[in-house]
Amino acid sequence: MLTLYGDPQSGNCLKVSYTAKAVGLPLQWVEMDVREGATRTADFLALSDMGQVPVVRFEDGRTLAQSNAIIRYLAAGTPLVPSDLFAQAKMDEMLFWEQYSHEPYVAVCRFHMFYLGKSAESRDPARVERGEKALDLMDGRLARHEWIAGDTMTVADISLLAYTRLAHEGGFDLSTRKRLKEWIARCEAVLDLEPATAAAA
Ligand SMILES: N[C@@H](CCC(=O)N[C@@H](CS)C(=O)NCC(=O)O)C(=O)O
Repeated sequence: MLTLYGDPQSGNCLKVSYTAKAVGLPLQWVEMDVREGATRTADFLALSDMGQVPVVRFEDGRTLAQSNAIIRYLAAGTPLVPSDLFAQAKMDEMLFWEQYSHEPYVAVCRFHMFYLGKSAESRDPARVERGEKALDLMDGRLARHEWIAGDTMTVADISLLAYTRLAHEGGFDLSTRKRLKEWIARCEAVLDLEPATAAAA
């Protein structure tokens, strides 16, 4: 069975469990508390020298890190990774964008509030601005097609869903972004997830 080393509160780790469930791969969690230095131990660094979760270990002992690389690999050969190469590149476009232009802002604001227990007012204004811009970009894209990278659901939807559905925990208000909220509900329905408060609001 696939083993996921991860923190069940972390969107990067949840992406992996959502994808494994979507493609019918049984998975067992090894829960890691990153705030307690669990990613700094010699045993963990032997699994991945990057020292971050998520990491997956396959039955044959091979390991893979980086959430978007993991979900892309787990879903390869399923409709969640389009076989058309341009559609696949559009999916990758959003996966790279998620890591550089969404996660560092939306997830880091959530870390500030949800993990560190700090107030929305004390968030870094530059990060808030970039997070708002990222959410606006998603809302705009969803005016043009039903899923984030085109007309079918891909792992880019799963990747972006993870922190977007929890954006309220980082102080972001989705209430004026109707298409984004509808997309969250669509993804949650496909993935059989309980609605997050952000989508329900
Ligand atoms: N780019 C990485 C980011 C992973 C990441 O930031 N993991 C955090 C938890 S969400 C972590 O392990 N933090 C502990 C550390 O960096 O020491 C991915 O997508 O997997």
